[in-house]
Amino acid sequence: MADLAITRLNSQDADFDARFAQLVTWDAGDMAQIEKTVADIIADVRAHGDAAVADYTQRFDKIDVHALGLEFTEADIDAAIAEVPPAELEALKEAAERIRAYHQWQLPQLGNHEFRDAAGAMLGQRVAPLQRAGLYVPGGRASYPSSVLMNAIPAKVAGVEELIMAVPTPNGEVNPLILAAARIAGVDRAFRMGGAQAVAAMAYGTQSVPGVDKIVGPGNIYVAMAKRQVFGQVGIDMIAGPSEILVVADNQNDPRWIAADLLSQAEHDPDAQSILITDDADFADRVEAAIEAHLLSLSRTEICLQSLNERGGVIIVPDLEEGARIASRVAPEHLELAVADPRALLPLIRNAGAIFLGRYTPEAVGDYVAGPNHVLPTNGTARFSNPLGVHDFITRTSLIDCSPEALRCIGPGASVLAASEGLTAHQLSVDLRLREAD
Ligand code: HSO
Ligand code: ZN
Repeated sequence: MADLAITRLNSQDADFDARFAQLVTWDAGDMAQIEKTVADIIADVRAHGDAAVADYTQRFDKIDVHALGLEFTEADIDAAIAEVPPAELEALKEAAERIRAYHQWQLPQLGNHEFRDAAGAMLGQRVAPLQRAGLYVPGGRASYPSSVLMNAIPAKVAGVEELIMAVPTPNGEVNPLILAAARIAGVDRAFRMGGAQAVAAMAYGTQSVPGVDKIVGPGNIYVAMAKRQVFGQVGIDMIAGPSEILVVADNQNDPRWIAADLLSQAEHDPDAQSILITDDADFADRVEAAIEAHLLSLSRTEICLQSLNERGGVIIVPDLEEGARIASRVAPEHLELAVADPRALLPLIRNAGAIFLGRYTPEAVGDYVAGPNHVLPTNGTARFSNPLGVHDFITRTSLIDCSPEALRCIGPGASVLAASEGLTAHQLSVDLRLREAD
């Protein structure tokens, strides 16, 4: 096991700003080659549909979808669920219930909302679910059944008519919990496909895969690039970067608890980022010692070490208020306020994906069972974007309804502005009606 060596900064040091910027900057690297590969795959799927999807699936996942079927049957899903240990199935159902309840609470009133304004015009908006959405589920290390729940449940709560799922099955294998989660969450159809070809199939549709209106869900660099490239044809949720946690902690915490919280993000990915901010350097030493002790017994020691040594950080601050301000500058995906009075710090934090308040709210509870979504803005994007939720599966359509009287009231202004922009057909379309109303 390599030694633990976490970068340590002090917010009072003269070079703090520069070192802080270095700590929190994430660079995804040169994407030129990936961009080209993905563009070729998308073009191929657009041109050849199912045949192209089958070819790539044969090449990358080593499965013959002609023999196995591109789509999972109900019987395939039943068989997978039968393999899942009952306790895990039960836990998935309980998590689903809590996630569903939270997202139901979040759901705005669907339907038409209108008011009559002073001019007599009826104005408003219609709020309606998307017709079809596609959920990408990765294979391999980041294939999480909990993420199936987090992506699928808000879509179904919003009322999406058809939710389809794509999951790669390398060598024909899939984690049965993924299919169980899909069934519990209400996924309507599931396909054995992955990578850029799956994103392209959902974006453009093939003979077997219906084209969707929006694609959500995490994926590797090829999937992320494919989502970028199909954006415009369909909506996408976000392009997620590596996971992050930032813990603001006072010295009254059990260092072993805080150490475990930092490790819980580090174990996701060698590129994940875990940062501790505290007002007590000795407490930080104790947390680091606890990390070393935990590492001996964890399942992903190497990933944790790589993540902590390359991207981890400890920041010593003069007081917790300063800690909260720095946390807000980071705009972390997950922010824990492990302090006596977390609500006192809350007003100092403008930016964060999710905030976990107090000593008894570890991030892991939010990853699985609390109810709010665990798909959160990363890499500072919490400054302008949101956790995944029912709003991602809803469109708003403006409604405008003028009576002759209302048009007489507001039409002349439109006519003047149209003329001023040199758009005489616009002006005419208003003026004709105003004349008729005279
Ligand atoms: N912490 C991850 C979500 C997750 N954790 C799934 C465990 N399973 C999102 O940043
Ligand atoms: Zn997690």
